[in-house]
Amino acid sequence: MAFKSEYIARVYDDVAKKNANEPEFLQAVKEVLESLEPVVEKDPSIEANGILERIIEPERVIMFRVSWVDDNGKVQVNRGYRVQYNSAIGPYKGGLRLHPSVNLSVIKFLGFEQIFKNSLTGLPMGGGKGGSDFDPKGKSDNEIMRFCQSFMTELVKHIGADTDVPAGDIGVGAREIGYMFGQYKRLTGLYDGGVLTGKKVGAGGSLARTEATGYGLCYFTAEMLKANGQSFEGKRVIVSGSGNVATYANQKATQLGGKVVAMSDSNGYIVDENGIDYKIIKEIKEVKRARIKTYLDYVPGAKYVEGCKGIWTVPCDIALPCATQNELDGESADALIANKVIAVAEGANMPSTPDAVAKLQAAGVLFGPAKAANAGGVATSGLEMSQNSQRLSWTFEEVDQKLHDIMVNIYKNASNAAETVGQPGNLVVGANVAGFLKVAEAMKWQGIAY
Ligand code: NDP
Ligand code: 2IT
Repeated sequence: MAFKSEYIARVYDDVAKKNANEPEFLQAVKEVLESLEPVVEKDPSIEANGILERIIEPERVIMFRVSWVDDNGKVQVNRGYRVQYNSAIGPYKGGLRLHPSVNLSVIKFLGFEQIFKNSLTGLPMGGGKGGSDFDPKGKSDNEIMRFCQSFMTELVKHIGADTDVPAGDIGVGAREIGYMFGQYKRLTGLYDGGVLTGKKVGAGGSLARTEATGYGLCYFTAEMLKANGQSFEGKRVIVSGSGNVATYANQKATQLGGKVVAMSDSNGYIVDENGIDYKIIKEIKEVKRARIKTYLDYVPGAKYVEGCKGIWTVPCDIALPCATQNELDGESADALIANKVIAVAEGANMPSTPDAVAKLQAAGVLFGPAKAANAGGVATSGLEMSQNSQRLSWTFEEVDQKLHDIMVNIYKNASNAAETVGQPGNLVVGANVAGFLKVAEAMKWQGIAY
């Protein structure tokens, strides 16, 4: 699409030239810039302060070697990243991803989106992201530990409770955070709870952080449905993926009256017309670290289909993509629309291609974008940081209630912002605008620090 604003067109042109080999990053930037046209037009101080040029360029990119020794005594080398994207409203905050597909483009798109997502939570957190192309699949527990220790040996130089606070993402859960936390403590001599979130409950972690992204996604979706006279009650739900976000999205969607009929991993998907029990998924993926195919050992009447893309052809009312970026394309959107889907809300980061988003919105499907819909995870990380600072622990119910309130607020703010710019119901635009304005104001207030 051609940009109407000359300023935005120039900024995008420049970023596209400079980052020509970073498609995911450019995809994320383009969407935000498209959304910001009306606010940039109205407020010349954005251009005068070079806010767009500055917000698009990370404050700092750290790339480093991670060497570790595998169980056969062979030296392995991976590439580590931490992108400290924007610190206008708080310390850099965002997860760490361990997956062979990780590269600079992926980490930059995630870090860029994190700025706006964290702003939407209403908590004082800047944007950042990190990770490595290390593949945790098939690695022994000791190999995971040695990798995490080596990763932290470099990361320690760059993080801190008031500078940069990493957490989990794909391939990083409580186990990996534990190994990293242990190494951080060994290197610094500090029991510094505030330096990482997603810690174990009882060792500085927050109750409900594990569940938070999936629960938050369903709280957000429920608000979006409610505003349109609908609910989860009696609805068929697809949740793609079977990791942290997907598992607890399943649990909450079921609690709210939905029936989760399909879930997936990177190899294939399962369909269970009686509803998939999240406890079985948790057992398969978290305890056994096995493939989702083994669901058939627990529920022989269920169906397994090889290849994960076909999951979107299963008839449903609500689709919750919770696996990875660009997993739901235009063709998948066509299938969902043909099956009369009511709502799509993104648990993963950027799971829908631009083509899919455009098709779903044009067909009148309620669409909850990742920055808003999956913000419950990082919001609860923010609550974990608050508890660490106070040296107190809140109950599960307290944290869950706060998470719920935050998600309701995010829906309201995104929805109001969409109206303000004359695009009522467009939560993609609303989330981008609401997230951006707060960061832009803080950047102006601080002058040109970066
Ligand atoms: P997990 O590692 O727990 O689970 C990831 C799931 O996605 C697995 O089922 C995995 O399948 C599947 N998956 C990963 N990569 C691919 C791929 N390339 N193709 C198909 N399937 C894939 O990660 P999370 O649940 O934590 O993260 C899922 C998504 O949610 C990510 O986009 C993440 O950025 C986002 N997110 C996570 C938050 C959190 O708090 N954890 C917060 C907000 C967003 P397999 O096992 O086969 O690899
Ligand atoms: O994408 C995300 O928001 C996360 N992976 C959670 C980040 C965090 O700091 O809790």
